[in-house]
Amino acid sequence: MKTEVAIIGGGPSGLLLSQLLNRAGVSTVILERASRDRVLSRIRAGVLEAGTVDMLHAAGVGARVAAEGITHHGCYLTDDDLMVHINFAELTGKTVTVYGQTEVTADLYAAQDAMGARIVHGVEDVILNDVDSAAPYVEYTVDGDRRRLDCSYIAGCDGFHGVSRNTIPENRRRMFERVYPFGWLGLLSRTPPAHPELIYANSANGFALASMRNATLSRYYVQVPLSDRVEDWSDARFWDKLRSCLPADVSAGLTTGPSIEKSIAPLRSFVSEPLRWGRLFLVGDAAHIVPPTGAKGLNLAVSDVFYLHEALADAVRHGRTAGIDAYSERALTRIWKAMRFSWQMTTMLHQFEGEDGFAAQMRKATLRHLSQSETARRELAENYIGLPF
Ligand code: FAS
Ligand code: PHB
Repeated sequence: MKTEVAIIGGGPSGLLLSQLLNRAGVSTVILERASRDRVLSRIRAGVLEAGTVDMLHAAGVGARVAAEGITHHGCYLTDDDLMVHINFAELTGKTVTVYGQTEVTADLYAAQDAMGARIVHGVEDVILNDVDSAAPYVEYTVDGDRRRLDCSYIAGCDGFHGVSRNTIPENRRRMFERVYPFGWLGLLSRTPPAHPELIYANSANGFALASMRNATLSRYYVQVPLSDRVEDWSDARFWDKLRSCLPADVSAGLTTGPSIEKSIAPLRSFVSEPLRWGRLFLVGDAAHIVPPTGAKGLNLAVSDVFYLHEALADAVRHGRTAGIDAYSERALTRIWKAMRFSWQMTTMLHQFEGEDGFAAQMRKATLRHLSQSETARRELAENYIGLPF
């Protein structure tokens, strides 16, 4: 099989890149390890930056997010019962949209199917070959057959555990990492949200996040030790923990119900540089991971796609390589700013095992400063709604 751009991974990065390239007349093939049902069963991000919504419209998949996405004009950061409102609209003139990553992925699959895109599910043993030559190719196995895909370029959109990043020789990669000593236990329930806007709660009992998918579907997270397993957490234990972290007024109005999904996500900050090796380009979680505290993971993947899709179309259609030559440095500039914000939100809102009283006082002082300084709230809001692409 031949194509102009081989895309490893059929998550949001791979699908959005394929959709934009196909619309620009560039042929692609997506090789995805999991089944489509498996990909669409994942519960991940919930908040879309304005730039991400714009990109979905540019890709021709903006109709449902426009109809069903919920515009949020702000969010709350709390410290026990102190509630600090970050009014994005007032402070920046911008808003964010609450619309699940699962829906974004479903919309992209539907659009790709409508375009007759070539997506191969259930691939195994993917190997990227000759990526630093003018004729790279991908080998993979599907239904027991070993196959070869010849291409002009390869986009590694295969997430943190994919093969693309490790195709770049280790001695040519610079990796930066912070692994946090806790995870997020997430629960999805068919209950009305605890509050109309998101609440990021710092408390004596740890961190919690009250989020949502729509008016009847709520998404909650509580901080848990890395040693915990989902089986250790009954729904009742989860709700008790959540109540103990949220402000008393919010907890009093909390509607609980049976979990329809429960999972633990580890938290890490990670960047692998450069994002390019010959004709291989890394995109999204294949290149970087942020703790979800800043709602940046999916949105960063989208800005990578914004930078890469035009560059690849230029290279394939017109032989112009300035865009692909600049991709890594251009994307990394925005990646590092989002990395900093996500790290700052995580350290500001979570208890670290074994920390002394000083650290807790620093968190309290930061939240009190936010409650008293419009400048501090504006700085946070600018990062949360998404820095310019
Ligand atoms: P993805 O990991 O989504 O997709 C990569 C795809 O590549 C997968 O479908 C995988 O099956 C496939 N793949 C892997 N190896 C392969 C191989 N060898 N061959 C072929 N295919 C291969 N972000 C937020 O903003 N907020 C959140 O709350 C949030 N929660 C998260 C919870 C979890 C458990 C995880 C893992 C991530 C979370 N994220 C969150 C971040 C998440 O949304 C990512 O940023 C987003 O999925 C990035 O999309 P992709 O880059 O497409 O990577
Ligand atoms: C979610 O709704 O899943 C969500 C929202 C905001 C975050 C992280 C996760 O920062």
